[in-house]
Amino acid sequence: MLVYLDNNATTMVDPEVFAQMEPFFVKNYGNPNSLHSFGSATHPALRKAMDQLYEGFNASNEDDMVVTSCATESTNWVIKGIYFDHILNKNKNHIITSSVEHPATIMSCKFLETLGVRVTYLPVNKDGIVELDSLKNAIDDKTALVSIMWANNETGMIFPIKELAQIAHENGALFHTDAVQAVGKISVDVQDADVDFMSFSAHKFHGPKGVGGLYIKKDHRVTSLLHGGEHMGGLRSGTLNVAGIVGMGKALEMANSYMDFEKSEVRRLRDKLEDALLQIANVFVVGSRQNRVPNTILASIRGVEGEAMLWDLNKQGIAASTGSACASETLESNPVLEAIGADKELAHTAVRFSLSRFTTEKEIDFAIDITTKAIKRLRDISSSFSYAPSWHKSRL
Ligand code: C6P
Repeated sequence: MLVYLDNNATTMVDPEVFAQMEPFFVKNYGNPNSLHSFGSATHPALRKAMDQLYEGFNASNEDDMVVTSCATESTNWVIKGIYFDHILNKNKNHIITSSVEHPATIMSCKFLETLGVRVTYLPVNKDGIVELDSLKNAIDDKTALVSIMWANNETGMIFPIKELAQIAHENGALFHTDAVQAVGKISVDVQDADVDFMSFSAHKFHGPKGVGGLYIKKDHRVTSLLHGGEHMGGLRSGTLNVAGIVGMGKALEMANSYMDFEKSEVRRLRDKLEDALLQIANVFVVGSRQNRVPNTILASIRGVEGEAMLWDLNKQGIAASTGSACASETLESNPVLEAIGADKELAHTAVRFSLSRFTTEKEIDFAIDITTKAIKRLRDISSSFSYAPSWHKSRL
């Protein structure tokens, strides 16, 4: 049996999404900007997909929704765009983000630091969440942008985006959120949260890879980084990825229609796996369930190296991860666990399980059985296993 429990890294394209995309590879392959019928044949599906994006995020018609190649591009664009629009030659020179953001945010901020921008990386509490007071204390009249993720990719913890955006606005700063791990798991309503910019990636909600988007609130602008044929109203040049856009629109519509299922059934299966893990001595899960997206578990398994665990699970047909997929080759300790206050040793014991609406009860039962045995086996052969340092004790 092969069980895929790494849906925060990427998801399977929903067959219904794929069916909508297929005609745009071999039949309706025209360039939407061409004046002939091959070009215009793509227009109805593109229009529908854009409507699905506006509706899916409850955006207003006056807002901009720009299709990009992925959330990494969208986030780079906002952060570097802010540099051109609000920092260079202006009075503001400060950006605030959190210490547990995806590298797309952290590395973009680090790049701006080399250009002289002041960046504050807010700490998180033991649940892995940025506290409102910490933003209130860090923000000042030089802050151009606050960029904080909607849900964390490793812990699944949900950040208080609406309140954080309000603090940013009260202090004259713009607010961007990386909503990659929130979309399809919890309601993402840009008007209700009142965000100025939002990044997302289709492959995290059963859409295709290689397509994502940036929401831009009306009357806001972000300097274009891709100049060329003036596509997307001049905001992002490059021939449109028709199949990708069609797939992303359909995937978002479907993700929203599965939201109740996500909250009940996906959560039930996640909780079943989590309960089984917590039955094992010295296994801990980061963050409260109520404040976590329904599909994610970041477990720390004392005495078992995360990589050893993954290797063992993979050999037996279970795909999980030690944390974010793009950091999994580094063999470094999990930075989110470190930010939460886990000691170095514990930060090396992280395993992330992330489910999807395609995960079945049979798969979870299999995962429980295999994981339980793997923990016992790996602990038996580990000479370094000793019990409960203070960080763990505090959550017993
Ligand atoms: N996180 C994970 O295993 P792209 O690669 O651009 O589609 O998405 C980047 C990205 C941005 N923000 C968050 C919160 C993310 O989780 C991701 C992708 C994967 O956690 C791969 S590193």
